[in-house]
Amino acid sequence: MARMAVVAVVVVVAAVLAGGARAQLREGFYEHSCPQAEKIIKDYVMEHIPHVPSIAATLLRTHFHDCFVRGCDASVLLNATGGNEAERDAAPNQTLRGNGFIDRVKALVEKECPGVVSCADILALTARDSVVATGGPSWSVPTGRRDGTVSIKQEALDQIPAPTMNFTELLQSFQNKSLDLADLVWLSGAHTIGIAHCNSFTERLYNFTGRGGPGDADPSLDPLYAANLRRTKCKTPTDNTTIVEMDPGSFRTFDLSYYRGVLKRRGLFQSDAALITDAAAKADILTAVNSPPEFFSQVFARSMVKMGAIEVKTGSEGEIRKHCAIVNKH
Ligand code: HEM
Ligand SMILES: *[C@@H]1O[C@H](CO)[C@@H](O)[C@H](O)[C@H]1NC(C)=O
Ligand SMILES: *[C@@H]1O[C@H](CO)[C@@H](O)[C@H](O)[C@H]1NC(C)=O
Ligand SMILES: *[C@@H]1O[C@H](CO)[C@@H](O)[C@H](O)[C@H]1NC(C)=O
Ligand SMILES: *[C@@H]1O[C@H](CO)[C@@H](O)[C@H](O)[C@H]1NC(C)=O
Ligand SMILES: *[C@@H]1O[C@H](CO)[C@@H](O)[C@H](O)[C@H]1NC(C)=O
Ligand SMILES: CC(=O)N[C@H]1CO[C@H](CO)[C@@H](O)[C@@H]1O
Repeated sequence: MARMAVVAVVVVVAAVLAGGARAQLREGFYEHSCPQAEKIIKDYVMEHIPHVPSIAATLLRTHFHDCFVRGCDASVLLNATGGNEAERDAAPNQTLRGNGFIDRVKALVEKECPGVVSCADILALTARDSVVATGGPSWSVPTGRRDGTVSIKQEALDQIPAPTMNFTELLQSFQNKSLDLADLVWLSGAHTIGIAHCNSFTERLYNFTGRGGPGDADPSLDPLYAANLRRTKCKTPTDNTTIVEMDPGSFRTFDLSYYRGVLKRRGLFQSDAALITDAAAKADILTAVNSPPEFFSQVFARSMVKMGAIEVKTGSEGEIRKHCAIVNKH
């Protein structure tokens, strides 16, 4: 009996110590060490996104890809070294652009306060500011992330959800990262901005069952919309260069029309279409489109904060990279 009590106390103390040692993200982490950091980043995004609006989408997506592999630690930005291919060399990531943009933001922040602000936090902040710049909501981004030193292509291939996934697989992928069904529904709403290459969804137009030939389209895609895409956009099954707006008509505006498109069976990917194959997810989407825009703004922001906290490195873990593409020399 007494021994069990001792064991219990030891376990509790160990848990408290582990909890205490693990620093957390918090809003305003740089308010003393680099008070201008968030403003420098926001000003740069607000000034440049109007000239290159496509960058907003890629910055938002880059933060997502970063967080899903080794946590939000800017491993997605690391260059290949020696024989090691990095996350950015994985196929799903080759369509991520905007590294030059992040490098320029980082240089400005380094000039103000050298060695203080992590690339991982810059990714989280530029993602938020990109949403603001495209007309979406703003929110406070908890900061204090540290940068990782490892980036491995295969991990990106294994852990970033594929556009061919069904609802069960998508939910598993999100649950693997401590996100839930609501996070899956709201974060998919990011597809309200940006583009896709034809080869991210081409089998839905030409070769859904593998039989190929006329008529082998995905029945869950609006047939008129599919015909239009075949005629005007993805004219061959092997086109890997043409880009298609994911939310046609408002692909530069962060709004609810992506969800309206999904309800009309006009989501581009199977992963978009999958969201209405689950009753709870579909009910969430219906709630969003039938509510004032503030509803989606709030739930999206909340899920972004959750995503931004996946497996983060804090305190003395990792490092503050000097250049986002390479680890520091010691
Ligand atoms: C739910 C699982 C998801 C899948 C399967 C998925 C898949 C994809 C694919 C295949 C593309 C097109 C890439 C290309 O062909 O160039 C894309 C684009 C995009 N994704 Fe997702 N995505 C998912 C979730 C997310 C999340 C959580 C976010 C951010 C919070 C996000 C943000 C974006 C954005 C903004 C683009 C447009 C990129 C651009 O215009 O360059 N996606 N996604
Ligand atoms: C990272 O790789 C890119 C593309 O290969 C190259 O242009 C860039 O100079 C590299 N960055 C650094 C800091 O080595
Ligand atoms: C989803 O895909 C997996 C893997 O292909 C498959 O085993 C499963 O049956 C599918 N689930 C549904 C509901 O279609
Ligand atoms: C989820 O994690 C498990 C265990 O690590 C892994 O085997 C599985 O492939 C993951 N599923 C997805 C969809 O990422
Ligand atoms: C259709 O898909 C099957 C199976 O994935 C593949 O073997 C075939 O080459 C594809 N056909 C075309 C025209 O892409
Ligand atoms: C696109 O397809 C062409 C022709 O099939 C191929 O040569 C090229 O490597 C592909 N490009 C990419 C980025 O996959
Ligand atoms: C250019 C390139 O390699 N694009 C790939 C991006 O990732 C998707 C899957 O997510 C592939 O289908 C593309 O071929």
